[in-house]
Amino acid sequence: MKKILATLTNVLLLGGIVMAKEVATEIKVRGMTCGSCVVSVKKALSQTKGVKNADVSLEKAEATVVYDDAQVNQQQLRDAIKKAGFEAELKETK
Ligand SMILES: [Cu+2]
Repeated sequence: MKKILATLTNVLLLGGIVMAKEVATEIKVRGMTCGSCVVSVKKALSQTKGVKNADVSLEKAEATVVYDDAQVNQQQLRDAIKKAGFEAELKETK
């Protein structure tokens, strides 16, 4: 089941002309051991088309990603993390 934490609109940024739908999701990331791992994951996510913002926490071992769901999906986000050399899975906190 898709976990959607928040749905945002771009009203402020785009003056309401383009209503891109942005969603935020948390992805569990395994294998990070230091600050440069965090940078690698953050970079991999940030370079993925459709990603607006990526915050990666070493302590929590997770990434919080804000993305445009018309351009990219959670599977692609996980693939980007895996390509960077880490394990990624959707966080299930239900
Ligand atoms: Cu590292």
